[in-house]
Amino acid sequence: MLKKTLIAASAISLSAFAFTACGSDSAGGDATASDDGSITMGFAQVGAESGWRTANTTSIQDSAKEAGIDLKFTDAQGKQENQIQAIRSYIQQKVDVIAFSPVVETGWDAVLNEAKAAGIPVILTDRAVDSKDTSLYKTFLGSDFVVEGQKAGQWVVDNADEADTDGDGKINVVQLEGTTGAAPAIDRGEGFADSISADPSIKVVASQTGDFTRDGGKQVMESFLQSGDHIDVLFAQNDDMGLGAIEAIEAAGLTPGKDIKIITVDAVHDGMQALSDGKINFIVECSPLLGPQLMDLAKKVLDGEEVEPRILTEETTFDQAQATEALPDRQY
Ligand code: GYE
Repeated sequence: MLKKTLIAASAISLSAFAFTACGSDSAGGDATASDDGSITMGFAQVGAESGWRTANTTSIQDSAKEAGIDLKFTDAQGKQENQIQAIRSYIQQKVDVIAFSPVVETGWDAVLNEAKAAGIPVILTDRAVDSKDTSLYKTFLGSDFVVEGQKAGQWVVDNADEADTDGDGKINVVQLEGTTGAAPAIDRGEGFADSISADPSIKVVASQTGDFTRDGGKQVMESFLQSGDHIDVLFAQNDDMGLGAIEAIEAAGLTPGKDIKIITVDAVHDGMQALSDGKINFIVECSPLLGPQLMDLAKKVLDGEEVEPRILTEETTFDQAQATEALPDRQY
C-alpha cells in the first residue's frame, strides 16, 4: 500500500512542482497492484439467495485462490446498505481493486465516486448499476438479461399450442419476478414482455416479486393459484423461485410441467434436474461461473491494460432432453 501513498503524494507535487510521477494511469486512478506485486480484491456479494448465487460465490473464491489474489469477501444479505458499507470499508483498507454485484441498479454514485477518488478501480460483476457516469467502473462482466427474458418469452410464442394448457385459445402467464429493482429482474421482465408481444393470445395476467428465493416463489405462487383464474404458463425469473412454485403447484393438486408449463432462468443443478424430470419445460441458462474472467480482468486493469467496457457471458438454453444430457457434467 506504500506505493499508493507515494503516488498520491507525487500527484500533489505534480501540480505544484511539475514533478513527473510514474505509475498513475490516465483514467485518473492510481490503479496498480501493491509494491510486492500482490493483489487484494474486495468483493461485496449480494447474499446467498439462490443456487446461482452460491455457485457464483464458490467460483469467485476458488478462482481468487487459483489466481493468487487475496480476496476480502462480504455477504450483504440482500441489503444495499450492507454492500455500500462493505465497499466503504474496502476503500478504507486500500484494497487494490473492488468488485461487486449490485443488489439493485440505483443509488451507487456516491460510493463509486469515493472509490474513484481513492484511485481504486471497480469491476461490476453479474449485475449492472444505472449510473450515468460510466467512468465510475472499469467494466461490467455478466449476462445479457434482456436476451434471457426474450428467449424465455420466445419459447411461449414457439410452443403456443402446447402452452395453452386448457385449450381456450388464450395463454395466461403468471410471472415470478426477481428482487425488485435488480438488473436481472428489470431486464428479464422487459425481454419476456418484448417477445410475447408478437402473439396477442399470450398475456401476463399476474406478476409479483418472489425475491429470487424458493420460499418467495412458493408463497407468491400459492397466492396466484388461489386467485382462481386458469394459469397456463409460469415464467419464474430464476430456477429457485420456479422450484418453490412447483411445491405450491403440487400442493394444489396440479402437475407442474403439464397443467402449468414452467419456464425459468439460470440452469443450476436442481433446476436442470426438475427439467429433466419434466416438471420444468424450458430453462434459459445464466452462468454464475464468473470467477476466472473476473480475476483475469482485475489483473489486466491493474496492469494498466485497456479492457472492454462490457463483457458478456456466453449462454445457451435447455429443453428436457438437453437437460438430461447435460446434467452429469454440470458444474453448478
Ligand atoms: O439469476 C438469480 C440470482 O444476478 C444473475 O441473481 C443473477 C441472479 C440469478 O439470485 O438466481
